Amino acid sequence: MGGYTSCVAQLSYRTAGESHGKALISLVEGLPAGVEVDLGVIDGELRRRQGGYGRGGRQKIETDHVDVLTGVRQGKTIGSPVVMLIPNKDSRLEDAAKTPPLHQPRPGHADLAGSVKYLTTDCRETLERASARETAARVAAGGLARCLLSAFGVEVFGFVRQVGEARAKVAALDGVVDGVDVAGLRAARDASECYVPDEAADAAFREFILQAKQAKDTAGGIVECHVFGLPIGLGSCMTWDGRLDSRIAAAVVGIQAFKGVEFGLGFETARRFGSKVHDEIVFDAAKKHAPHLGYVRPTNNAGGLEGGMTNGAPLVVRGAMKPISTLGKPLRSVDLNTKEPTEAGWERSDISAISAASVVMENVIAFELARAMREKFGGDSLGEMRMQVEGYLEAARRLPL
Ligand code: EPS
Repeated sequence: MGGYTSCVAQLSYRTAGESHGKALISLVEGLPAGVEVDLGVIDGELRRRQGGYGRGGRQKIETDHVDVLTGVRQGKTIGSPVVMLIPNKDSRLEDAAKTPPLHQPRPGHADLAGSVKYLTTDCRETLERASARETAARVAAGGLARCLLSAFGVEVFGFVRQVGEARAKVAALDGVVDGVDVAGLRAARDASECYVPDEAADAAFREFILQAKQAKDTAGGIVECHVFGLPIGLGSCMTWDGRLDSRIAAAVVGIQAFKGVEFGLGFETARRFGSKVHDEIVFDAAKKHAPHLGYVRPTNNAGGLEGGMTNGAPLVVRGAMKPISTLGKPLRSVDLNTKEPTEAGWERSDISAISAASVVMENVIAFELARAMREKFGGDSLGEMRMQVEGYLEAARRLPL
């Protein structure tokens, strides 16, 4: 007999494409039928990904937008795989003169390990795919996932928390607050060059990135994402790979140049006594229609996840991005053909892509949350999924059954 256990695809995505190939492609499977695909949201995220202080020349060439090839009819999903294409204007991979071989691997990039792995001395063979240009396709997939999340009132908000020693202060996100003004936060963030809703931090971030530029150096930073409106119980404590924190961590450190991830209080929890870490539970019947169903937490050190499941508090995730590895003043390297000492290669690049990274992190997290929603609530259509969500919440509010 056949090996099918289910004919319903899990929500998943793949990307294809090289930095200077014809296009990037994002293939998303497993969305229910009936989701309104707001191209304004997806293209808006792509535009934000192209921006930010310290970006390189490539972004002046491209105008990223998706061309939806399959899976959508008259603005709504029909349950079939969705293919989105993002054209590359700077497409030149087939032109040998415009993409010469590169034999001087950049410390920190995929160049050395990738060249040895694929048994070549031309770093371009791997750098074209390793390039962070691919994140445009991930943002497109995340943007589509957001169209599903917004049907359930889930809001995702990402920003740049730290660059150098400067750390943003965002009072609206301190402590635990029901009813954050996400639109207000977005407006403040989008008015800044470094994607941070704190003017003083924006100036300090710019100063640090400018210093890096003047020194022909690069800068990384820390990005943070808050998600509001998630129902309790997404993810699973039953399997290690069903734990939502494990999936989100994988999605975040899977972004080019990301080296670390934290939830809520993060690494600081390891330094404290338990009583100063765990979030107490109180019940407020008047709030049973909030995502936490009335189980109020005076603190949110857990960052919205306990036992690998959402607990009704906002999700709080931070990701650490290392500095871009293409340096204007190159580090020492070795010529892969001669094995002689040389300087690392230089390609057009960014001084800092931390603002773009905040957009990428926001969208890969959105995708993992949409996947967890699909797993818990299933349904072939959005209407069926909605009934499942409402039935579950209703039962949870009535406990004990
Ligand atoms: C990027 C496009 C790339 C780089 C950058 C990210 O364009 P190009 O190589 O044509 O200048 O600017 O890629 C990297 C930093 C990297 O290390 O590969 C983009 O669209 O985000």
